Amino acid sequence: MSDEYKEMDEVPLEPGMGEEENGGYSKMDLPAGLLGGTPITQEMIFSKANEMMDQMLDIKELMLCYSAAIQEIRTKLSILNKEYEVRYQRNPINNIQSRLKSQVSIMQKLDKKGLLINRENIEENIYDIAGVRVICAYEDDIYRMAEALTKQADIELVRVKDYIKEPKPNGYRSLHLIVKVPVYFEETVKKVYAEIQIRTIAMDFWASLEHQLKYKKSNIENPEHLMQQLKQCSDMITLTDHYMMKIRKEMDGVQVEKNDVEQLMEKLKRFGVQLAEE
Ligand code: 0O2
Repeated sequence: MSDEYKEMDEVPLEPGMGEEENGGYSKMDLPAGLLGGTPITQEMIFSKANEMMDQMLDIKELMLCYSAAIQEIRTKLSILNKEYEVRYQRNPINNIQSRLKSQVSIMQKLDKKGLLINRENIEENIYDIAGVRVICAYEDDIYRMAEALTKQADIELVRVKDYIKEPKPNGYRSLHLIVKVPVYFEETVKKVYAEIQIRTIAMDFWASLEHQLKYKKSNIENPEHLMQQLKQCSDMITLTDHYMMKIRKEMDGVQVEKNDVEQLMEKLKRFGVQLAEE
């Protein structure tokens, strides 16, 4: 099951709702009487309905934490990107996407880990309910942004998986960070897990095609052939990413002589003033 990443500021609280008739609650929650021969009283139905509503409200509240965590991370990254723009006249981040894991995916993941579906297990064992994907221009920007973000005092770095230094055998490359972010409410502060995937435009292009192949694989006659081609593409993309970075670094090192007027014009531009000839 895959949840789609989107380039939006608002994160819907219930991405999985509507996908399943019972809002993500499994049959295990039904009282034995509904399945066995014991007669079901109205009291039992109301009591169970109340219990289920409590659980659903609890999950909705939990989702609010993750949605807030996404917004906080997005804001932090946008500020870093803006800072770069003002200081160096370039944006290390091309775009930011995010998604809240659907309730179906959460349950599937708990099931895969052999864990019961309850709030505690969700909070302690699923690290990617809040997912942020950062698409950078160059490979060195990935590490620069990761460092700038994780050295912030309120961000706790939990785990790093560097699939750039050690790509997956299929050719997948990306830097994955698991962090803990504090979310401030009226009376409490809650620290929640979030997964941040950082990759270049080229790595993202590759990952989206490979992702499609994963879902179509069973209907393709010879998927191994396509997988092999994708692996070759990954190698070519790695080379291209490295060349592009090298060229940019060389260009960064070139000092352009500017007279007083040109220097002033550049500062005005950095200040955000639109110049007439532009
Ligand atoms: P979705 O819908 O994309 O979120 P863990 O969270 O630690 O239990 P895992 O598998 O160890 O699970 O995490 P890992 O290796 O950090 O990868 C998790 C996510 O990275 C995946 O999320 C994908 O988004 C992405 N990813 C990892 N490997 C590949 C790959 O080979 N190809 C592509 N296209 N993406 C990959 P999910 O859970 O699959 O779903």
